[in-house]
Amino acid sequence: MALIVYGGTLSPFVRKVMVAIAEKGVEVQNENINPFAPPPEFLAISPLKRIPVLRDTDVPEPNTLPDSSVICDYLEQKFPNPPLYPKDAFQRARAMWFEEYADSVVASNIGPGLFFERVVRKMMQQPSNEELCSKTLQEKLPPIFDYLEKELGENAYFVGNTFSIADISVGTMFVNFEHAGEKVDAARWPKLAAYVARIHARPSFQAMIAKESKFVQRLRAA
Ligand SMILES: N[C@@H](CCC(=O)N[C@@H](CS)C(=O)NCC(=O)O)C(=O)O
Repeated sequence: MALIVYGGTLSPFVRKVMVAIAEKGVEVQNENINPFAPPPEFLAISPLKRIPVLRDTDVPEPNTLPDSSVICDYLEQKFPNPPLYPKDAFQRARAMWFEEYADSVVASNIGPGLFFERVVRKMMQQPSNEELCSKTLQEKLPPIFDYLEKELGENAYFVGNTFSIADISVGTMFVNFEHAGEKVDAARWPKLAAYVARIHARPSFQAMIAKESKFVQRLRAA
């Protein structure tokens, strides 16, 4: 097995990498790692103690790379087809902007303010802070959703009307939003709601969502 991805796919960043690999049609092995209680050998390959890390066993050691954006860029160089980054220099940079926006602003609101409270706390058998969730839903996320709705316009995808790393990066964050029991309000953000459904319907996303949803549903029912 040439590619190993360390980290569970409930992490939006691990899922981002797994979706990119699925889109490329490449085989991969996924190994679960709890970043909050990592085994010592994981610390040696993840200086920031974060998931994901990729190992490419085709490459002589050191053969690991941390960080989803670094990993996706590497995958693009190693497996250029189908491309996940636009060829045009400006469009490529714009796709990377949406990747950055998703990885920073979207992640830092949906993650700690919603997914952590509703899913991770449940895993830790702790109650969720619904006051924080309401603040996230009512104050933090609306301006982000307004921006995404405006940037989408009439397009099916964020950049160049072609599926790209921008869509993987935004799409993965909305999987965590839905795992937290939420849906984009189609009355307020019709383009974004339709977009999320369209991106999540791709086989690359469906494979992850189907597997994770079973776990999340069992967790909620417990
Ligand atoms: N910029 C990193 C972010 C990765 C990240 O924050 N991963 C989280 C899980 S979703 C993590 O490992 N957190 C553990 C920690 O921060 O200690 C990437 O794109 O891979």
